[in-house]
Amino acid sequence: MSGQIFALSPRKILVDTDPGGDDTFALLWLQSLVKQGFAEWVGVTTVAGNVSAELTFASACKVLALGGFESVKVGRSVIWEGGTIGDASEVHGMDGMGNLSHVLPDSPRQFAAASYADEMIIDTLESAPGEVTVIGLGPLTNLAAAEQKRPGILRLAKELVLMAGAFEVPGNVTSQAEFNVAFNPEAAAAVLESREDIVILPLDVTRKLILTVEMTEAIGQKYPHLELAQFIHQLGQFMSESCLRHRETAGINGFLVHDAVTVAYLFYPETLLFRRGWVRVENAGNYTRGQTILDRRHETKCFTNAFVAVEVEAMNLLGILVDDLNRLCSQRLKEGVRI
Ligand SMILES: [Ca+2]
Repeated sequence: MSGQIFALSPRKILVDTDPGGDDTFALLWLQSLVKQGFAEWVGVTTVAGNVSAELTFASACKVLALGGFESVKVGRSVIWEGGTIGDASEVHGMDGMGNLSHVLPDSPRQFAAASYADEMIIDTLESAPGEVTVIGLGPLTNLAAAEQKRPGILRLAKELVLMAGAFEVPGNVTSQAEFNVAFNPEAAAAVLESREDIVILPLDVTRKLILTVEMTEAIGQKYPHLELAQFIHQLGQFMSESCLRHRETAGINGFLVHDAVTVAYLFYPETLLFRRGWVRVENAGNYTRGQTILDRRHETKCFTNAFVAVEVEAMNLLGILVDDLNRLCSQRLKEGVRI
């Protein structure tokens, strides 16, 4: 009997992202899965977060070009100036990509000419209702703006998968709050009200995902004449030094690939376990603004809005990520790309 029970069509993906070192690894992992036939890009929308709107747009364009995806549509962040916390350039570099953007070719795409993300999200989901999986890797500003402009639009996504929040572990911006939620708590709250089945990958699991310098260095050594592989190696080094400086990896020389866990959920779901519940965002507290809260009391609940990841098989997930990055590099060599 064949192991192939039925043929699956590639999963259509729209990514909302604020690259970001860990965003970059999520985008590269997806590129590998697209080339393997498991995923299909329908677009990338960028959002101000780790760095400015202009820089997240530029970084996304460059990362897509690394894998040969220059034709994927890229949207720019909606304009929003309500933030009270700063960006994360001290972690991800001034350009959001380990101060390495100068080593990559400039993209011909123009920020000023790009579509706004909320319009792109609305158009994408309306044109293919129930077909497109939306992955949120940054603050939820764009997704909330789309929902506000066109109430109910996020329900048209096949799935909504977010790297967001911290429940049983400390935050990474304040003692309680995770960056993507803390950056724009009102947007996070609005998005969490949009559906009953939002998939949330919080710091509780992403803190266990330390991609080590040895892992990224090995990719660089395996493909010494491939720009993509050298970039992976150099970005891994930068991010690892940054994570060590911020004491995020228990002294291990590696970095936390937070955003990449969304890709694992979609394509390697056996690596994760989830708890069903109702997640809300604290947006009033003096010391807890941006905290995510899951009610774990045993009282009857008629409403829940999320599946929250609580456990991850970290070494399995990291091993698969490295394998898929190697496959992407190998494929780029077959496509004739060299430095
Ligand atoms: Ca991110």
